[in-house]
Amino acid sequence: MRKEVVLITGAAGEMGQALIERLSEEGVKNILALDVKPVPEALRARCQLAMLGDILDGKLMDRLVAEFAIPRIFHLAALLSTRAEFTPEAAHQVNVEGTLKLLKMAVEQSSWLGRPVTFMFPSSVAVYGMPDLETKARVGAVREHQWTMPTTMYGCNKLYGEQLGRYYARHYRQLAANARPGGIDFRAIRFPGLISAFTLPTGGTTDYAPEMIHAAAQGAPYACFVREDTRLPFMAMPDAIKSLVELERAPAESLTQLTYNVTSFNPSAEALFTRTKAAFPNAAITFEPDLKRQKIVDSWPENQDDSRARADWGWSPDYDEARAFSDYLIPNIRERYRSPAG
Ligand code: AKB
Repeated sequence: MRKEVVLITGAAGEMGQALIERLSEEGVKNILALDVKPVPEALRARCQLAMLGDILDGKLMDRLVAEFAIPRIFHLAALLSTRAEFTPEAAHQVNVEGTLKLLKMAVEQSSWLGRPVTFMFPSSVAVYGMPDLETKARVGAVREHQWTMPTTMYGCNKLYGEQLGRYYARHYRQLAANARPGGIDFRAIRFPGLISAFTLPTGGTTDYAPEMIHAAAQGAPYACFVREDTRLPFMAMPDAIKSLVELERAPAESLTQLTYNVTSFNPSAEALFTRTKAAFPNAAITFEPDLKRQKIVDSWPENQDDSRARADWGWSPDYDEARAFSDYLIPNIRERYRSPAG
């Protein structure tokens, strides 16, 4: 008999770690964590199995089908936007080819299981592309179907990943004699920048927010790579995990689309600085915009309209900007870097 597991790809990443914690707290014991990097030991203990492996490895995919029944997939593995600009083809491999392999594996799983496999796909604010700052300011919050003209490889990859998911969920092999679409219950969330108190992202372009706060707490100088007036949507990590879990559980009949925006607050970089400085008055933060990374964040909207998520599956973040800082980020980050001597 194949063992039934919940598969998390990219399990050693920021979101993967937080998701393992959340699912295991809810009593999920059969997590199969997969990543090219090792999952931290404390979290490994919360998984049934933590595998070191690459989603691009066909043999590994075959092994997953042969050994495990996988009715739930959280496909979190990705190369983020800044990193992807340095190695666009490698990003395409991981972000697109990797997603395709997982979708194919999900189809096989679903035909073994005789029921749809839930496929959760984190997408991103990076799928949007605003032509200029004037338009960005005028438009404000974008709806899911608007301004999807990304300028980054990562944004293109995520947008296409959403389309692949739609194809596999609704139109897969539509000309086959025994065509049976519906093997995959694909659900995508477009996340804003995420800020965790416990981990730091690598290779993203929204990284200035978490980097600034974590550096300040460690007493390290930080040169913020965007202008003070840069405004982007953000979310505290617990809300990101909450949205993933809630969308996965939402009854299919309440969903009117496959991809949903979620967001919670959209501070300027200067507002992030002010809140960080209030908590860590000695913080040595300067603004030294990197014009190329600035251009990327300038192409992302200043907010996402998440009214569909609110209406369809009751989405509502727990942390607005003030609460994210006062109740989640500052106390936990302070504790994390507290010296043993106090
Ligand atoms: C990144 O900066 O690449 C990510 C994202 C916007 O998805 N945080």
